[in-house]
Amino acid sequence: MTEHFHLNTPLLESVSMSKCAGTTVYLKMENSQPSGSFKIRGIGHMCQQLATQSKGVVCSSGGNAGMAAAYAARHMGVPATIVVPSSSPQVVIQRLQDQGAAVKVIGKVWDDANAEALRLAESEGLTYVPPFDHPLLWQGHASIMSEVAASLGPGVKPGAVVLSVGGGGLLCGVVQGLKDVGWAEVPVIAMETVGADCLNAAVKAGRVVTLDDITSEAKCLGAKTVCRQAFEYSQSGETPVLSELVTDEQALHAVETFLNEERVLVEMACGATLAAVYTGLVHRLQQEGRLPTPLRPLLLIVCGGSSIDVEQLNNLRNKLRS
Ligand code: PLV
Repeated sequence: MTEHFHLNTPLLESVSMSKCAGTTVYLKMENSQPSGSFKIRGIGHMCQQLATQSKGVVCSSGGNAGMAAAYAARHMGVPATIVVPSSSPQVVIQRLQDQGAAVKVIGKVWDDANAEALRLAESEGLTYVPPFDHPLLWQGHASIMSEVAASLGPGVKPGAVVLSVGGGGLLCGVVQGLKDVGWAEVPVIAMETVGADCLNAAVKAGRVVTLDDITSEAKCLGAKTVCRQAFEYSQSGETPVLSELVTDEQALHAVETFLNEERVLVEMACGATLAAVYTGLVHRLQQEGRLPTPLRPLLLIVCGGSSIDVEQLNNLRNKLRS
């Protein structure tokens, strides 16, 4: 078996985004991971730690955690069951099946699917793989930052990191990774879409809250409750966490602009991060004094995602622009 399942992904400089942001923009291309997103880092690590002797893994997912679990399980020779909500598009269900996983569609949103995954783990004796709330996942995701530090070299430190938040696992991993490489004070811009905004709601309420529903089309950001560790990082201030929102229309526009300019197709969950540059949000944060001017290079975690193809892109255009 290889040492780990994830790849050391490219770190690209984007000329067009740098022009837009007014500082150098680096893209950490997690879309090029074997499972299509960063999730393989944490989930691959967790499966290797917990599932080598397992009779099977079960993972609840908006799609991409499931893709990572299915990929890791297939390579470990362990059966995988992935439970997704009915909001997951057909393209991701097909891709999960192509990875050899058994797919169950349960409930309307991820929280419903997760209840079923927990039940199956208990009744069938399967290893439960959560999509975002576990220290082993965060430890795996933290490898993003050590790779970035190695790629940038000793002279360069980012001015801020931009990433998307679903349940907060990526945020926890990146904050941990920033500490690991000695960049703990670098702010993180934590992006969500309106209607999939569990971290933003928690920050506004001053406590972890549960959303009534997920109304955003960025279904892979659609956890109703953020994990406690992510909320605690947002409150501690050691690594400043700026919780910001974009609309679905802004996230979709960002997906389209990124496709045109960088020739890469990513899903809405990732569009939220890209929109931080394309909508001028980074400039606004500078004007508000929440980010410094001038700003050192901006690092975008291009989280990727498999819930997208040309047909799904057209569906989103029809839904959001009709
Ligand atoms: N998606 C999870 C949770 O969904 C999943 O099951 O796949 N970018 C992409 C492309 C993602 O798929 C996700 C999470 C995120 C960002 C956010 O990561 P998180 O959940 O660790 O904050 C409900």
